Parts: sequence; C-alpha cells; structure tokens
Amino acid sequence: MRVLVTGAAGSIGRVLAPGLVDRGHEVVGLDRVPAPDGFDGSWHVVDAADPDAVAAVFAEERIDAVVHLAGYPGEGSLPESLTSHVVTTAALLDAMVEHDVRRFVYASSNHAVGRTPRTDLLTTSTRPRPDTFYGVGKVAAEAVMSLYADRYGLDVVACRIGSFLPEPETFRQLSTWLSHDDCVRMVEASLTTPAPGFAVLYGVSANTRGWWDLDAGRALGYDPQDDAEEFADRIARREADEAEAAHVGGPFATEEFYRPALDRS
Ligand code: 15L
Repeated sequence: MRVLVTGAAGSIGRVLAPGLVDRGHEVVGLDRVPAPDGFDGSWHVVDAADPDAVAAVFAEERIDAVVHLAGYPGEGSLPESLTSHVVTTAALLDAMVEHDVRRFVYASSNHAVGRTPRTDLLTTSTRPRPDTFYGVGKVAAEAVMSLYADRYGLDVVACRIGSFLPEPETFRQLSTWLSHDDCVRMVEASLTTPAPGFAVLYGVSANTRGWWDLDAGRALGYDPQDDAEEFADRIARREADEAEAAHVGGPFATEEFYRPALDRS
C-alpha cells in the first residue's frame, strides 16, 4: 500500500515511516520540514492546513491511504487547535474525496475524552469529553471524519493515542503507554482492516494497569503485544501522580491547563 504520512518528521512519524516500510508498504512523507536523515522516498514540504498545497500533493502522487499525524501535540488557543487538528483533517479528506482515496487513519488522542473521570473501564462509546482545546480539536477532527464517512463512504479510523514514548516515564504512563512497536501494529491494522466505516480505538499497549478498552482495537485487528509493567520498578512516585490519576487525560485535566479560549492582544 502506498501511504501518505503527514507529520512524517515528528516523533510518531519517525517511528511509523520505517515501521510501515518494514511491513511492505511504501511511504510518501509530508511535513512542514524536510525529510529526516535516512528517509528514503517521496517527500513534500507542505503545511497540511493549506488545502491547495495538500491538493497538489494528491494530484502529483498515487496514494492508496492517508495516515494523518501532523498537528501540534500540546495545548494552544482554540483557533490554533482548530487549525492544527480540524483544518488539516478537512484539507486531507477533501483531497481524498477528489482523488478517490478511501482510507484515513488519524492520530487522535485520549484527550478527546480526557475529562472523563476514572472509572473501571473507558470504552469507545463514552461521550466526547475533551480536557483542553487540544482535546476539542481532536473531537472536532473526529466529527469531520464521521461526516466524510457518512457522506462519501470513506473508511476512517480514529486512534485515540495514549502516551507514545520509548518507555513509560510516570506512574500514569504505566496505564497509558503506547510502545513504538504497538504503534506500528495499531496503524497497520487500521490501514488494512476490511471496511471499518467510522471506527474509534484506544491506542495503548496491553498494559497490566491499563483501564481503557482494547476490544474495539482488537475487533479492528490491533493486537498490542507490549506491557508498561516491565518498567514499573524504574518509575519514581511524584506528588502530581494523584491529581493525574483522577481523569483519563492526566495532567491535561488539571487546573494547570486552564486558560482562555482566545488570545487577546
Ligand atoms: C497526547 O495526545 C499528547 O500529544 C501528548 O503530549 C501527551 O499528553 C499524551 O497525549 C498523553 O496523554 O500522555
């Protein structure tokens, strides 16, 4: 499969691009910055929020599927978050419809439901409950995906990623960690699962302390293999752990992240 990966120079992209190539796919990279050393393939220096520039990439390349990773991975103002997550998603989906590309895999986030209090199990049917404007952007991007699945019959998978890191570093991440290898497994399953329509999964590893439902992912063929527990002995407890444990979104759901929606001059 020839896959356009946006944000291919970012932390997930640098792991995913070679991971997909190892699994027999061809990667076309897109990012605002040039290709990282070692990337071997077609690359476009493009802002994914620019619909004309995105459309030009689709006009130039044969693309079978899109993995959309581009976007600022932290909190910003509401307009910044909408541009970073919603406008980019819409630009790609419009180009997909125009060029009959049918599969879209999105790096959504647990912060789309981050304000959900800790319960026994977090399922994919919990209501959208963002913890930040970042989370609002992810919810809205998922809504645009849903619209395009319904209108145009696209197959779209929103992967609500937990903590993508080489290793867990905090107590919360013993539950929310997504290993590098499981991330590649998750995206490949999302690319190849037959006819998902609009689907959501939680992008975490098979963590002993995990409490986010993995069944939706397993139904799509994502079978996580790693477990943060093997690192548990190395994690020092911090004062912030208790507050971070109260909600899905951990630190993003705490008062530290409260800010006005709009920047004023
Ligand atoms: C995310 O979606 C963020 O991009 C990242 O900065 C972390 O906050 C991560 O989730 C997490 O919840 O650990």
